[in-house]
Amino acid sequence: MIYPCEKISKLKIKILGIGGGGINILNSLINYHLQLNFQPNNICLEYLALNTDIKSLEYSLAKNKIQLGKNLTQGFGSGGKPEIGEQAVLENEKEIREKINGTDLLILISCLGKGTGSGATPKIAEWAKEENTLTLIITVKPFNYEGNVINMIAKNSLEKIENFFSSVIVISNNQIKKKIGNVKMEEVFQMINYMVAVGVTDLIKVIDNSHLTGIDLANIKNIISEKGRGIIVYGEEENQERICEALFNSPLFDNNVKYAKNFLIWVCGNELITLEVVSDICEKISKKVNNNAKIQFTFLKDKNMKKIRVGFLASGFFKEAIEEWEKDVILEKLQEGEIEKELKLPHPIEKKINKNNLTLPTILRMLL
Ligand SMILES: Nc1nc2c(ncn2[C@@H]2O[C@H](COP(=O)(O)OP(=O)(O)OP(=O)(O)O)[C@@H](O)[C@H]2O)c(=O)[nH]1
Ligand SMILES: [Mg+2]
Repeated sequence: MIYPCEKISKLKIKILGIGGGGINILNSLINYHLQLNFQPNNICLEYLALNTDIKSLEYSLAKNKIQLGKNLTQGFGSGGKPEIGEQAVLENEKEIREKINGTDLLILISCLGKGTGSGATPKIAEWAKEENTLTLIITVKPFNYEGNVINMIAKNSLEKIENFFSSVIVISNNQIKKKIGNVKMEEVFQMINYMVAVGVTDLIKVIDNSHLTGIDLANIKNIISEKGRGIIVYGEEENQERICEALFNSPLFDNNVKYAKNFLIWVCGNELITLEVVSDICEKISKKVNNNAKIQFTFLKDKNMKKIRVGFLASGFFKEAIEEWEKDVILEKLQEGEIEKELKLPHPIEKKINKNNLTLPTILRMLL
């Protein structure tokens, strides 16, 4: 689905879903846009699916598709090998660079941990950097239960991407799993992918209505150029008084927001929303974030909305937040009794954790 760029001034935003999970999220996004009948006024939106696996491409709702590494993988996936994903995408370099070129905002979405997403995304990020294209990268980290190999592939890939774009949005399947409880297996990905779709769409709406929201690509650039990781979060509620509870209880919310440097916050709702509600929301969010954080706030009017939705894009997470996330993985393993086995291996987490750090639980410092 491409909206014609009849106005020269329309911004070109391209959203690329890379690998199986990336394409699933892109499908959720396209479905959500169809359901909303989403037709931006000032943006020409293009969706593009990229995968080595031809079956996954067949199921993609995007009109534009690129089969990666046709010669190398013959239409099969990369077999969980990021080196194959990386070699495969090299076959399509010219085509992909042409797609990137002339794009005002490129959004890359991929799930890390296996071959295509983990191998191809760092390369595409490298080309986007070389083409000087403003790029928002959204990655999904695997569940802890998928094991060390998959988690290490994801970690390595994320580190490679961060060589080109320091501010990558990271969504953790594992963190969401902890908060959504025991839902049916087939619904888990749908739920997570839908959440990403809503967050990204709100962000596009904010940009599309820059004349009303006051937030344009220059503001977005400030946020996504901030050094350090980022998150995208939203909460939805009918009762305006409980909206912040919904936001803070969202599976995407992370208490580490206190470590982020830059925020774009949007309140999305109908014309009945009052100044008091909005200022209350801002105050409550401000209490959760660092005093020195830069906060941009905007209101997005949508007359069709019955609920109120508050979302934000936060970037520039200080390294303390990343240590907290890694500590979380270690603690979970500790509870599972896996840690001793783990610590005997030369593991990058081991190197990063400082045993003199008094904020670490004693038992963990003793083990280190
Ligand atoms: N949130 C979410 N995570 C997914 C989805 N599909 C897969 N994942 C996660 O992403 C990781 C990578 O899986 P895929 O994206 O299917 O792998 P790929 O990039 O296609 O790689 P190959 O199949 O090996 O070529 C998995 O280990 C899962 O944790 C999805 O639809 N949504
Ligand atoms: Mg695949």
